[in-house]
Amino acid sequence: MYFNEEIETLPRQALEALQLKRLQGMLERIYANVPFYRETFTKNGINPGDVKSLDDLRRMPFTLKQDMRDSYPYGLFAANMEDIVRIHASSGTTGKPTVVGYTQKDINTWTELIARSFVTAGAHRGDIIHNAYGYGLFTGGLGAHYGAENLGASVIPMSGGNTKRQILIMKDFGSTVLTCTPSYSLYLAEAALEEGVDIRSLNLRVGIFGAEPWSESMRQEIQEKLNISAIDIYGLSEIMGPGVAIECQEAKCGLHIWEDHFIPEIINPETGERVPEGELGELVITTITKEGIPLLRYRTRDITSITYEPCICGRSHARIARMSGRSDDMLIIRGVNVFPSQIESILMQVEGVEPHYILIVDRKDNLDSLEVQVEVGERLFSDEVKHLQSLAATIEKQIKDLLGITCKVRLVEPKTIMRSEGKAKRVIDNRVR
Ligand code: DLL
Repeated sequence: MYFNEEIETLPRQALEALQLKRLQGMLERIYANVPFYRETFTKNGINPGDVKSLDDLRRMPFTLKQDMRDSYPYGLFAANMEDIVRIHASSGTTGKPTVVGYTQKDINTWTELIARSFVTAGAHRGDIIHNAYGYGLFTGGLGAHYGAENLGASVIPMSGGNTKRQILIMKDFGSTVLTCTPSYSLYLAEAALEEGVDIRSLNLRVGIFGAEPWSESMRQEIQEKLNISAIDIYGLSEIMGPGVAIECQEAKCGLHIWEDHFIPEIINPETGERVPEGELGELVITTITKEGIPLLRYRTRDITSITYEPCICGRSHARIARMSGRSDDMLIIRGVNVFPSQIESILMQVEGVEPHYILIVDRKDNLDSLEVQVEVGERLFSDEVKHLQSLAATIEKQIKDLLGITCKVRLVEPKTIMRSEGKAKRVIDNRVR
């Protein structure tokens, strides 16, 4: 099922012709309306008219998160404030938030793309969408909300938090679709158990999860615990919010990125050059229809790969792989690069280990150390100490064998690792940078 069949299945050639036309218009707009881009173009001797083919995009300059920070709050806006109808911001871990503005047309695009995404995930008119993404400056809550309404579903605007109440509402209101971070879905499952509610037997059918990295093994765990089909949704505030890309329910193999509004590129983060199709690199996105804050070759820092292979669902839009992590989340432990999601994958395959973990990185006497704290189930925890020790040793060995890093695994009591209602915190890095 499609939300907008014509555009979702548009043949590649027509899609690329549309992209080029929109890209050229976008370049003219940012040159005319955003001093930052006019200066950058002039400095690099570039004219907006230089882009004659999609391939020419590779010669255009990048936009960095720092450029947005430097023009805080509204410096990169391309529309007059009178035309901005919504403002969101991403919290960011350091410094000032990144601010984005939407015109009414931008909001309309967003609601279309969320509706499209949700249908792609298997939701439809008549669904009861339990939206537990946070409402507020974060784009998750309101983004999903208006898109779900546009789809014709009934939205329950839960926001995050008040977990017990979420369970009650989910049960009594008959929610069929759950939208929240993957980590929060597991927290909900745990809370349901405590409330004596069998979450597996509720009406829930589909979960649309994103806003943080999660592994394939975590998907299996969620599907099993909640008895639903779990779908990965990707997005970022700078580009729009949720709904930039989503998996289709048919294949669940890569996330279709909506190419009629965004042009994706995968680059080598060191050299800035494009990498071949299928290779991992940093995702760079150019928005081609946005009015509020159009961005040229925005460096997302997210690590993925792309494929243009046709998909069994019939959609022609390219697919990006599940995010491996962010280049700035990548841990370098004694010179070995490792993403938290790789450790997660290993942990999730161990019998008796719960999907709640945290990685603690430290440096003593100039030597990096990694401690993996992971919860084990009640039964295992009350088991003999020697069993726990041997389980920890087994996990340590697997991490060593698969990732090449030596770490210390600490199995901790159930419910000792902090639960999150939004994006989970997976790493504490105590090293002085
Ligand atoms: O997290 C938007 C969103 C809301 C996406 C709800 C999906 C669902 P930001 O707060 O700006 O926006 O954070 C964006 O989160 O650059 C990624 O690093 C990460 N991220 C988002 N979706 C995924 C995903 C929202 N499916 C940043 N897998 C992005 C992995 C994700 N990482």
